[in-house]
Amino acid sequence: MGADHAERVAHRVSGARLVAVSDADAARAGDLAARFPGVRAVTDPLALVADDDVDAVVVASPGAAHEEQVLACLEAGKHVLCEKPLTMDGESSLRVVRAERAAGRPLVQLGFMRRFDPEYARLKAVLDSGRLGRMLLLHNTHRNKSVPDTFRSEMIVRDSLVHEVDVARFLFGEEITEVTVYSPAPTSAAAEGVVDPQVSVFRMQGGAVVTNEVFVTNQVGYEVRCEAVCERGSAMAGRPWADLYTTVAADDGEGLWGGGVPADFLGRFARAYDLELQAWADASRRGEVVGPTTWDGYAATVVCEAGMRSLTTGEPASVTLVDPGPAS
Ligand code: ISE
Repeated sequence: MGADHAERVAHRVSGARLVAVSDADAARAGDLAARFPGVRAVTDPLALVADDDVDAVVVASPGAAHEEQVLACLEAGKHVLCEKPLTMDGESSLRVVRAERAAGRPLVQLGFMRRFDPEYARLKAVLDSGRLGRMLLLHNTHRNKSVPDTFRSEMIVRDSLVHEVDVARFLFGEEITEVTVYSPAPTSAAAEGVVDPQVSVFRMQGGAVVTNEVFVTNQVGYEVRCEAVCERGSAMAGRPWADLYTTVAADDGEGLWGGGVPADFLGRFARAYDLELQAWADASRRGEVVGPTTWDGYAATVVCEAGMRSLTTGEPASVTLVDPGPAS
């Protein structure tokens, strides 16, 4: 993800210049930097944050490193785009929310890129227009072709379902109050002991219900869909034929329709990432933050914690958000 963002900042985001990259693996950082003339590889990420040439930082390190790196950006007064999850647990996410408030101005945008995807953005606009009436149900499908064996059941909640958590909060404009995660019999393609697929249910503050299928070893490709069911109609983002509807003649005389399935999220959400980074760069230059905030990151982390509890018990787990207190 970090390499993808580096490429984007270097070649596709206007008004931004890639200055330096950092990775725990120095050789990897060196290889990445070598792709961009004049870009430095820095071993210590905190040195990169402190560097006077650096105005703004994209944090795409593993989630466990986020708290320290985002706090360093806040300390240095630098704008930051932090990939999801904000941090690994609710307490540390709340520390980041509070540190940002103490810094006196918003500096952090969370990397929930689906909000920038043109289809999701249109879905949000249609729902907000009121044309379909009140939203009653939301059905999410989230499938990945494959994941490494190190991607355990909890990561399906924390790293994958976290997107549906944000989508539900974004589209409803309210908080999730309860999560239940069901564990169907796993696919034979899942790594030993991993619960995949997972089906989960969110209850929203206003009483609506959200269903989610997350299936990270589907063997086919990246399929992300979202259907909102409202009182006077429904709307769907991510229809498989949304991009290109093709028909072909078949040998037996019947016509066929078909299309491709993108291999992964880098392809499916390429446009969303472009728009996300451009919006971030533009807002940072104005000294503002647009899109998902640290509060969104905190709320998503707490919902995922509840999801991980439910994953182990099979019971509904309630979500309690703590008021971070006033901005200084
Ligand atoms: C990955 O980290 C992402 O953020 C992708 O959008 C998601 O589809 C995938 O399941 C995650 O592992």
